[in-house]
Amino acid sequence: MSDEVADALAAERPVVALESTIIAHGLPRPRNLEVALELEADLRSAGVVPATVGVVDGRPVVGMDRPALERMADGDGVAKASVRDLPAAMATGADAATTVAATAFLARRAGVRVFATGGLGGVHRGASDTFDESADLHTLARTPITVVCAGVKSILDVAATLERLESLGVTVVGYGTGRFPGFYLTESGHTVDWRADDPATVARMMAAADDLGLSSAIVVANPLPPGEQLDPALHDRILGEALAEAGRLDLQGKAVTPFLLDHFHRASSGASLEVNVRAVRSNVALAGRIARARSG
Ligand code: PSU
Ligand code: MN
Repeated sequence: MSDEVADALAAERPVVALESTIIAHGLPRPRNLEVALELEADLRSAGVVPATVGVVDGRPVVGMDRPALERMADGDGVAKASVRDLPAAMATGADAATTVAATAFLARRAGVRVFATGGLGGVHRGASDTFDESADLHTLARTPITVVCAGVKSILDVAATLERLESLGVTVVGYGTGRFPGFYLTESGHTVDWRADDPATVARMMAAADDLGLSSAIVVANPLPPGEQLDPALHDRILGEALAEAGRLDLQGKAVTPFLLDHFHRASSGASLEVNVRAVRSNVALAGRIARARSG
C-alpha cells in the first residue's frame, strides 16, 4: 500500500480503488495514461484518495505511483491478471495489470471498500458452448466491496450475466434508475430490482451488508445520460462486426475482451473510446461521493 492510501484508511478518510487492466489493455496509448492520471486527479479534487491497483515487479500495489502507472500504460510486457494469475505474477516478478476481479480482491484485502471501473466482465455471447464467463462474477460473489460501473460491457450476453449475478448472490442496484445500463448505451433493455438515488442510500446498503456479514459485493450500475451514450444504431452495427471478426480469428481466453474493445474503438473512429472514458469518469465521480458518504 502506498503511504497515502495507508494513512487515509487509518484515518477513515475516503479512498476509491481503480483498476489497471483498463489502462494496459482497455484503452489505446497515449490516451490510456492521460485517463489514468485524470481519474486520480478527479478523485483528489473531490477530497478522495485514489488507489490504482496493479502488480509491479511481482509486488501487488494498492496506490500506484506515477512511474508505476506509466509502466502499466507503456509496457508491452504487461500481463492481464485476474485473481488466479496473481500467484504466478508475484512469483515470477512480472508486471501485471489487474482486472475487476483482481483489483476488487487486492483492494478489499487492503481495506478499501469502494471501487470504480467502466464495465464489469460477465458472460460472453455463446458461453453455453465456450464456457467464457469472466472471473469478475465469481470474485464479486466472495468479495465485500462496492463496485461502481456502467453495467457490464455491451459486448457480453447481458441477460445471462444478470442471471449469474443473481445466482451468485451479488447485490445489484441502479443508480437513479430502475433500468440496467448498457455500458456504451444508457440502457441494456433489462431492469434492476433496486435503485438508489443518492450516495447516502448506497452507504446505508453497505452498512447493512456489513451488519449481515455478507461476503458478496454490491454493484452500483450508473448509466450515462442518453445524450452522452454511443449512437445505438452505430453500436449495434459495430458489435455485429466485432463479434464476427472475433469468431473468425477464433480468439479465446483473456484476449477476447481487449480485442472486442479495440475493434469498437477503431471501427467507431474513437467515438466509443470517448464514451468509454466518459462512463469511467462518471463512475469514478460517483464512487468518490459514495466513499465520502460512508466516512462523512
Ligand atoms: N471496463 C472497461 N474496460 C476494460 C475492462 C472493464 O471499460 O478494459 C476490463 C476489466 O478489467 C474487466 C476485464 O475485469 O475487462 C474483463 O475481462 P475478461 O472478460 O477477460 O474477464
Ligand atoms: Mn473470458
